[in-house]
Amino acid sequence: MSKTHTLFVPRSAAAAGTVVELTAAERSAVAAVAGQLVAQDPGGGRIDDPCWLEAAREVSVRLPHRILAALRAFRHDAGPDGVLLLRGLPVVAGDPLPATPAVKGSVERVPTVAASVITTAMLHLGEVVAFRNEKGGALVQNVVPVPGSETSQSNAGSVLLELHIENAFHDNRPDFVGLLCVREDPTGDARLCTSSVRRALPLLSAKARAVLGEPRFLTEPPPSFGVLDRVAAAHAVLNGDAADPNVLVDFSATHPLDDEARGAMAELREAFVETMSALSLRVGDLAVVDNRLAVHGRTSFTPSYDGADRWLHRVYAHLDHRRSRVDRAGNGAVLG
Ligand SMILES: O=C(O)CCC(=O)C(=O)O
Ligand SMILES: [Fe+2]
Repeated sequence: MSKTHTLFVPRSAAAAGTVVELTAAERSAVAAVAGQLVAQDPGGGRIDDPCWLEAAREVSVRLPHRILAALRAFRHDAGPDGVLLLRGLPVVAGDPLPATPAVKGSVERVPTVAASVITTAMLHLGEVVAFRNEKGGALVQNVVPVPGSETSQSNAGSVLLELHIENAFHDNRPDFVGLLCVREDPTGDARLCTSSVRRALPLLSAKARAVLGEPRFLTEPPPSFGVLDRVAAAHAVLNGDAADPNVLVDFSATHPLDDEARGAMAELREAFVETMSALSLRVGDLAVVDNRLAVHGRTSFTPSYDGADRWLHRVYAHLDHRRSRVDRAGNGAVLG
């Protein structure tokens, strides 16, 4: 495997893609929607109860119009960067934020303002889903550094997290990944990196484009999934329209099957790094990545495990629930 893991040198520290900064009135309106869901407590204190998701769907239509419009437009076409950034969302309702969790597999099971905000927003990009083999199938997951996992190529690590499509190995990988910042990295070093294939494609040689379009790559499941019972099939890294393809690669889990494929993958990574944006997420930032067009990763940082470390919530969305029905027992939200 080509473990590159060289430092990212981001082209831009600015936010990539479309940015929507909430006004104070919009922020209050979002807080009211989330507050209503928290107060109703339809899942009896559990986000993963289907009643909670049903109620979240219902209240989600009352989000401010500008947010709904931005999400709907992004769902139609994620633009040249494949990223949407909503800024200034509420994450707490006056109470102090608890300490950042520092345990493996940390998830958010209890409905909170932040969990309600990310879920109601993501529900406008499709159906919210999770994977049974990943973090216990929780719909709202915590992205936090975990002691002992520093060098892991998962979101529990703190070394550079290589650019990847989320769950690239999985047939029913998410179409969209939402990352909501609930606590900023106090060191300021951790930055969410994103690169879009629409930006990278023009930098690739004709040869690399051709090779990346052929089934000359294998992708293994990430460490967060543990052992999986499906056999990986060779796949192309660029799929669909040659002029506007989807991308399927994880630079720490995708193996080129021959030397040409290795060279083409290296060229693609270079093009991604060349066109990359890297953003220090602020509290209340929801970054949504189109998982067909854009890869994401994270710069390295130094956690202190004192309860004040960086803390994100993560939620996945699928455009088509029927497509994954065979993998979802009881027509629920968790893919088995
Ligand atoms: O920590 C980040 O900014 C990104 C982590 C990540 O790739 C993920 O949680 O899917
Ligand atoms: Fe990721």
